Amino acid sequence: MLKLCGFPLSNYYNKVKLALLEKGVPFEEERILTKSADEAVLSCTPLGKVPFIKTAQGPLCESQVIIDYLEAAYPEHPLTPADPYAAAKLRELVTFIELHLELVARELYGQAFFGGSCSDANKERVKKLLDKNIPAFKRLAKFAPYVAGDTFTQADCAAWVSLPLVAMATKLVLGEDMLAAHGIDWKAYAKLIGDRPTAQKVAADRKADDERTRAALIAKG
Ligand SMILES: N[C@@H](CCC(=O)N[C@@H](CS)C(=O)NCC(=O)O)C(=O)O
Repeated sequence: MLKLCGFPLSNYYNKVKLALLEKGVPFEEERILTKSADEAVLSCTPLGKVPFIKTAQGPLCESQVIIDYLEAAYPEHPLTPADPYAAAKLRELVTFIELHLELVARELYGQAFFGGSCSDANKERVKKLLDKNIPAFKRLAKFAPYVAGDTFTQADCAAWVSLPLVAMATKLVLGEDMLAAHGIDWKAYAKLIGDRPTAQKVAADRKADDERTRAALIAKG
């Protein structure tokens, strides 16, 4: 059976997990943490990033590559339109969410969520980039009610896990939820997707994992 490797606090892990659940593809989960030096892990994910999957043919990393593989290998319950242009427009939207929003805001996560700190120069750089990139994303996103239009697609798997992080990180570190400041009602969108039973499972697993991790840290002292 297909194995999803990583851990449920990771947004990219949850992007793939949501797609698997939505598509009804049977899978098992294997807990693998980041920054592994284990040769067996690096042979599957050379940068040590999660998620990756193990298929009968071998491993595969990078969440979008994985999702595209799932579409091709399990065509039932498609999360991508069959029309090549429409499918490419969807990937364009995913690229804007991940490359131009999430990856930029990721610079803030250390301070926002993990007790680290971000230099003033970096904060300024991130703010400037997001002030440019969020309006650009808005030109492509539909929120009608799904991020790419009237149908749930793989872009929702990407948006649902990443937009709240962008909003929370900017609010915590820059003092302003930059998505809201640019007129994106991400909370209503997150609730729409979060009400799906598949998303509820992803969120419940993430919460349980978070609580387990915190309890283990406290026990360790
Ligand atoms: N482009 C990658 C990003 C994956 C990613 O950054 N995952 C994080 C966890 S959410 C990670 O593994 N971070 C550890 C690292 O960058 O070394 C994907 O889409 O799979």
